[in-house]
Amino acid sequence: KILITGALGQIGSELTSHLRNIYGVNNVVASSKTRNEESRIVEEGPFEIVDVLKVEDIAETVKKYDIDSIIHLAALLSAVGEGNPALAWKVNVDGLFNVLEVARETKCAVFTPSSIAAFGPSTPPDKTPQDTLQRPTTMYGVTKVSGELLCDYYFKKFGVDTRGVRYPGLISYETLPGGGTTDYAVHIYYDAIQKGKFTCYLKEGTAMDMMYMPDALDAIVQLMEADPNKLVHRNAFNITAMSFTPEKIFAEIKKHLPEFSMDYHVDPIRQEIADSWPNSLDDSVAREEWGWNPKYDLSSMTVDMLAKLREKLCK
Ligand code: VAH
Repeated sequence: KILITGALGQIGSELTSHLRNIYGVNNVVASSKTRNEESRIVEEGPFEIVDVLKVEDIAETVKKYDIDSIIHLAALLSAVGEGNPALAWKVNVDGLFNVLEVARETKCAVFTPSSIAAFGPSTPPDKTPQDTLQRPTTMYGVTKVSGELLCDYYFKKFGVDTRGVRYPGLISYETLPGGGTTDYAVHIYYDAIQKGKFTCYLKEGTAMDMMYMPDALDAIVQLMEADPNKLVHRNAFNITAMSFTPEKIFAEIKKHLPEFSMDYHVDPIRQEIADSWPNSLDDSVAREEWGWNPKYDLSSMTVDMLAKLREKLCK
């Protein structure tokens, strides 16, 4: 049975439904710090209040449902983390530590994502290698590198089956991201449909890795089901599906909405964060060790995003 923390967030809300479709509703327990009554995640299947800062919440839920895999998604993202670095450290690192401690005692497997944010300005920025220098300059990045090292340690020292990927920016139409730096790539689609114009908070030429949510969800299932004997790496696999700049995604959307316009109003905080991250990742190790192979590129993602958002926003 699977426990998902942070199940009402951008990844969690879609992952919960995805896993319930694959493994059965009652085999996937969603959890979040607070209950959101009208969320279909809460209505459709098992849901528990779990604050990852309370290790007893995690332990009781794992025991109550006889959990054998924890997908740990509860975290603060980069921009919101820069606004409250102390809380970002507590939730992202102490929260993960609590999950790993429960996993050690109950023999649960653990999946938790890292991010391109685990790299910094001194990391080779183009086709960033799987194993390279990691000196991130954001608290979010510090918590992500710490998390990678903590998960490797729990695997080596205690045999906890920890696995994870370094996600790029994730684009989806179900649930908005909560305070990241790549969020512009989600909001641009919403504004294209609702306003016909978009103001971008990153400057022209800011290239970052991105991925459509369906590929992000497949990555979790593929990695968690991978043959452990084939895994040379464990946590923090580089994975990506595309890399683009604001002007490139704008041009792709404009192909479908010729009236669409964009201007720039740069947010220095998120610009500095974005500038410290790679332009593109090398994800060949994930392809070799567990068959990573994304389906969506910028063109096919844009077709699907616009169609799904029209349905969602214009009904
Ligand atoms: C953020 N979407 O912007 C997250 C992610 C790679 C970016 O970690 O903080």
